[in-house]
Amino acid sequence: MLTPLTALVRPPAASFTQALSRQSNRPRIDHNLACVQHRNYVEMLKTLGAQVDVLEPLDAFPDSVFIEDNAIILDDFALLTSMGAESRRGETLHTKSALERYRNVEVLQPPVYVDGGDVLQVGRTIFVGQSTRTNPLAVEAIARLTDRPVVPVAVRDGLHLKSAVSGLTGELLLINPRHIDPAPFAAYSCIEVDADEPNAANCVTLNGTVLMPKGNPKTRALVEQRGLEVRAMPMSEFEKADGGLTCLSLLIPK
Ligand code: CIR
Repeated sequence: MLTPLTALVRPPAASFTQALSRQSNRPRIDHNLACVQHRNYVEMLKTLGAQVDVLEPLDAFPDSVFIEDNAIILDDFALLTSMGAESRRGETLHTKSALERYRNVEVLQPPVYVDGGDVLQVGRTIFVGQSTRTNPLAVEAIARLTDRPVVPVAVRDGLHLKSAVSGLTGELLLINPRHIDPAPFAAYSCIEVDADEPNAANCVTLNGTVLMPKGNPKTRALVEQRGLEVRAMPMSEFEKADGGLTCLSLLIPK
């Protein structure tokens, strides 16, 4: 039985080659290859049962392909984020009208700062990364809008919380304890990513299949040992801009 959901995606803008990156000697982004990798991602989401809503690219915003950061999808409403990077703040208004097709939308405002990549929902708990993009005011703001537990997590390295931890099932997480404080996840069963494969921690699980970035064979084997099916997705061009699989979509359960 497939869980019906919609995935909002935004293809790479022509300006994607200028996307933000924390990597000092970032290799050149190949725009054509990024578009191919994005199309493969969309096709995989469809194969796994998602209805995909493809929005227009936004050339004024080089990082707009990373649409996950624009919103937090909750059960009966969506929160439009107040993004941590100034150059990205205008993206959210463009995403708002699309989101309104699926949810009522509430809008977070500065001095609250939060990127969607810092918000991980596991069961009823909402974990909020405390990173260079997301501040403590975001934890308070989200907690005021929901009766679900909202738990801060220190992000020590890497861009976002979800760069370092993913939910594989309701009880099983894939985690990089070198990049975040693992203590808030102590009650869960966790697989640690291989130390040589930090990118592996950002996975999307859809209808029982785990999408993992290509090039992480040791972590892939650890996940498969737990009986989960894994598909490896080429993500090289997005990784050059610190992005991963979750960043490329907003998943909206029906
Ligand atoms: C940025 O720095 O904002 C983008 N270059 C990467 C955003 C990746 N998004 C994510 O991890 N959710």
